[in-house]
Amino acid sequence: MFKLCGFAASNYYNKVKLALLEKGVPFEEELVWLGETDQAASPLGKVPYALTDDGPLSESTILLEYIEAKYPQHPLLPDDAYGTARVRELVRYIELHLELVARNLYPEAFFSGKVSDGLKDKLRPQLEKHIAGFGQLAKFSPFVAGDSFTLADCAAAVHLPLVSSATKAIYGQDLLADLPVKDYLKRIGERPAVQQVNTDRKTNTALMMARVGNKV
Ligand SMILES: N[C@@H](CCC(=O)N[C@@H](CS)C(=O)NCC(=O)O)C(=O)O
Repeated sequence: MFKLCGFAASNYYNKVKLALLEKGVPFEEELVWLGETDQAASPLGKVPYALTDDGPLSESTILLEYIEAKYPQHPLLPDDAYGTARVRELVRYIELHLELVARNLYPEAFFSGKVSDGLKDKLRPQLEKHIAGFGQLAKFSPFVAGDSFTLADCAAAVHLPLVSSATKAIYGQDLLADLPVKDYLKRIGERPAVQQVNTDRKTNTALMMARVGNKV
């Protein structure tokens, strides 16, 4: 049995959960907060991680790749090398060039922290450049990589909303607004798996905020 460990307020966790749901892979969830992670399974103390019949595994994209290889049903990668590489390219852009850069804004955008004006000014042109690059690759026709739902959609569905809301909160402008992201998110938000992930995310976010005594 595949056990996904972490908490549903985490977009990295939700990316993996979405793939499991879309593929119809049976899995269990174990609620693990930061600070409570299994050191052997997640040496850096990050979530998500998984406990599988083969052993423990960390890093969300590696989990996606493992799930795809282990459970071939409802494939989330094309069946040709180039198509697969293009999907992985999109996943990389979303995680590395969008999420990881925008993430520096989250302390002020979503929590009660502060991000220096210097850092905000430094990140904005980076984000603009990376978003334009992503926009060049993404198809949104109707899915991120083209005509079928892939791992790139698992990444986009969870990472893009945060990039939008963080940039809106910090710069007063959603830096993804020039791309058809809003319509895309609305469209894939109609999928049952995405709805379940979003419902569980809201419930868990309320729980998390109550735990840390913070407000969303
Ligand atoms: N590269 C990791 C990132 C996961 C990650 O940063 N998760 C956050 C929760 S959303 C976390 O564990 N943060 C705690 C930390 O980085 O120490 C992945 O893709 O799984």
